[in-house]
Amino acid sequence: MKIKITKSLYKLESVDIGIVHIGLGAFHRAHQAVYIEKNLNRNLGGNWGICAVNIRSNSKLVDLLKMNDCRYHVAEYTDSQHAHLREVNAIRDALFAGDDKEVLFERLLSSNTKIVTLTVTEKGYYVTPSDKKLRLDDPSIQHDIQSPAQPKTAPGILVEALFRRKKLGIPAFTVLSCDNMPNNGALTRAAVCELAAYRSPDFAKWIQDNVAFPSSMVDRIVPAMSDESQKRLQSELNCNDQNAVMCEAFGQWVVEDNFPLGRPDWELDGVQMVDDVHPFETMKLRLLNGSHSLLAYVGSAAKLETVADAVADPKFAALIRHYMTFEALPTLDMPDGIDVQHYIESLISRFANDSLQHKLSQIAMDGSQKIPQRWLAGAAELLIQQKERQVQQKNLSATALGVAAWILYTGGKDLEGHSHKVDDPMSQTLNELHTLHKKPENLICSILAIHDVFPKAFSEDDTFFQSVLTTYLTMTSKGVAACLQFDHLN
Ligand code: CS2
Repeated sequence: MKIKITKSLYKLESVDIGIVHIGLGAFHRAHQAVYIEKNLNRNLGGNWGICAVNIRSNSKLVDLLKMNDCRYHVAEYTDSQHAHLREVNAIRDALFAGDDKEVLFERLLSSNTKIVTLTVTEKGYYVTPSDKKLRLDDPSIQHDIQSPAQPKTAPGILVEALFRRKKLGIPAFTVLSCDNMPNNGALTRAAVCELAAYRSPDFAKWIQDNVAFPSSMVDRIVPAMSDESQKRLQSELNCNDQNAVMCEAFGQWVVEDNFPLGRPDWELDGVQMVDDVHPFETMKLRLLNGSHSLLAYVGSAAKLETVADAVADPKFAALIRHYMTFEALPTLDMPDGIDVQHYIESLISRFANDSLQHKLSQIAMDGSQKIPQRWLAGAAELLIQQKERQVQQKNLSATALGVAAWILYTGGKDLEGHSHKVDDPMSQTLNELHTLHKKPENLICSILAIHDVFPKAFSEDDTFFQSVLTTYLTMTSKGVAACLQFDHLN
């Protein structure tokens, strides 16, 4: 095993906190914090240290990090023979702000806080996946409307912090979403403004006019840590750090350059600062994340465990090549100079990195929040185009297989009747539909009619419905292998 080791070069006293991050999980530690670590190393300190916060769960991680002065390690695996172990001190403070959020507000009101970054996952924005409107039926959002000074949700916290900053005459911080959603900046702005309007329409207008919400595309495969991966870090890298995270060597961050109060000189640390993130986000969401979700549901139905196990099977590799080439790529409009074919090839080799043990069950979580932007938005565009041009529908067979496998998965049982937990904010609705509709055609029809997930084009398209139904029936009667007839060259 070849191991490269990088240590922090700066003194901790030479770092001030300029960023508050909400959503302290493995992804933040392995992605954004590493870019900040590179920045602090290059500048030998500076004003862009991070205060990382959890608002709902995982107070334990906060305690563990604090016991070690927030120092931890990131193990970046190129493959099973090459790893880079990095010491990270970029997180200079960690907070758990559960019921009492005043310590968090202290940070958010500091004039040193210039940027607030978020990785709260898709469901943490409380918007309906299909139309991105605030989920007013959610009790936490209702709470934040009734008691805005004691918010529970991330949008509610941003509204209250901006309200207090405005009142105190402190310029608004910039809000940078780092979650896997298209137009994540505009989406965050819309959720925050919609919530703020309950306080006062003028205040919502003030946010609209005064707060920057740049979009960003984030990319790095970071499996959830397990006891097994901890043990591997100990034995392979001699790393005895209970806060360590493991990830792939690849990393990408494309950020819209709109930071009125300033920002780290990220372009010198490999961050791509651009005017328009949208094409990059769409490409990554539909190709990488879309393939991930496809492997997650179809692979789980085939009883596979990890992404690498799945792509090692030529039939699964052909499935995602087919999906990317014929069902996702035609929906992309990329600027000149981006070689999408090369990107597709690089994804296949990233997925094959078996040192990561990236579990399909991790990706399968929250499908109702993920598949709209990963598969359905692009597929709906194709369905509409095909209808308008009256051309025969083709090339949605991989998406139809994905949808059939997702529907199977949301029933909470695999093909042999073994149960699994369906971790999804819509699990109750989905479960009710599974209980109510015993006939596959009724079940599929009712699920395709959930407009919070499926754009209208789906419930109006009989060909797509038939394709999902046929695949579902084949899968349940003959098994997954019978559905994997993809030759990506056709
Ligand atoms: C994955 C992502 O869990 C998931 O849904 O598709 O976390 C994926 O690994 C990252 O977006 C890669 O950048």
